[in-house]
Amino acid sequence: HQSRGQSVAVLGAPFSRGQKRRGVEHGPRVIRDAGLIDRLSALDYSVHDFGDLSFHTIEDDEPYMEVKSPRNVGAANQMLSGAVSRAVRAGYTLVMLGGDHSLGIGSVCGHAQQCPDLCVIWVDAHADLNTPVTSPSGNLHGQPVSFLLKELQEKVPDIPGFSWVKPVLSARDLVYIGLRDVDPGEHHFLKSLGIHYFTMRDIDRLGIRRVMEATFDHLLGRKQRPIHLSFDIDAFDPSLAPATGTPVNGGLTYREGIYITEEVHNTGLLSVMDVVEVNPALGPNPEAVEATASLAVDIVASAVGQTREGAHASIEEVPAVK
Ligand code: EXY
Ligand code: MN
Ligand code: MN
Ligand code: MN
Repeated sequence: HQSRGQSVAVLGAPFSRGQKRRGVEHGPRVIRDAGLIDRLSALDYSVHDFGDLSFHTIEDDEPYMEVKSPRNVGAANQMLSGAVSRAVRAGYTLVMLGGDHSLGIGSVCGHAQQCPDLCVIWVDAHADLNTPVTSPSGNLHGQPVSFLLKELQEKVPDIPGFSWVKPVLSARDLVYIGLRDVDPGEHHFLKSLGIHYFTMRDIDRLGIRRVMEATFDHLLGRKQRPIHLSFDIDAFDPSLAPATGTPVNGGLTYREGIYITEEVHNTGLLSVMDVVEVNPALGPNPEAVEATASLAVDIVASAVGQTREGAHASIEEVPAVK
């Protein structure tokens, strides 16, 4: 079977101003070069490639308090939000290729325009939950979730470029998986808002199977609803995904990552998936970049239905012995 929507679409968002390291804007290119479209086509999907958005640079973009490039991040996300909304409205299951994780703002907002009852699974080493006030770095890729959560809005100041952003998520609509680098302000919000999260320690204790069961029990236990899977490649261990800007030791194994995406596929509810923070300018050598991009392709293929047990759907009959 296929997940919600009969066809898959891919949209690139070559954007890097949510953090300091240039190069992550080439994520969409290297993920496509690693064979994404062919892999999805091989799954018997009709695959539509929307190509890449083209973001124009706003030259005058002074930091607001400590927050860097607010107008560029705001405008890029506004454009992304519209594109995601149109793709979902057209019936596609959408794969958004970043770019840095500040793009989660536009992706989730655009998705929510069409699917107000969506839920979010945020797979990441980081919680990306700082507000412009708690952020230790001023980088907006560490803050997207703060703009999305209704419960946090009185803690989030108005920053230039963000007036269009509506908080579309309640704390109970979100589950984190893979956390292992959480700032004090973020930890405070995780606890005070009662957000469900599974750190790498929780995965060590429970195993990925029970983590996924608890995730779906929490998000889907009352009713079925569209899933937004926001997958930061830095959730994986840096030995598997070295080409990324903020690697943290002790991450997901290959099999844990694939199990997450397989289970999301099996719900039949995947609606939008983000794959972010693949940065081909980083990593020790070209092979490391290829490995990271190829891992990104593997999780997308798995999320839309590639299985480890194989599939027989497209074979009419097994060839006879001559
Ligand atoms: N928590 C740190 C910050 O807010 O600056 C690091 C954030 C890294 C975010 C990466 C994309 O997930
Ligand atoms: Mn299937
Ligand atoms: Mn992230
Ligand atoms: Mn991260």
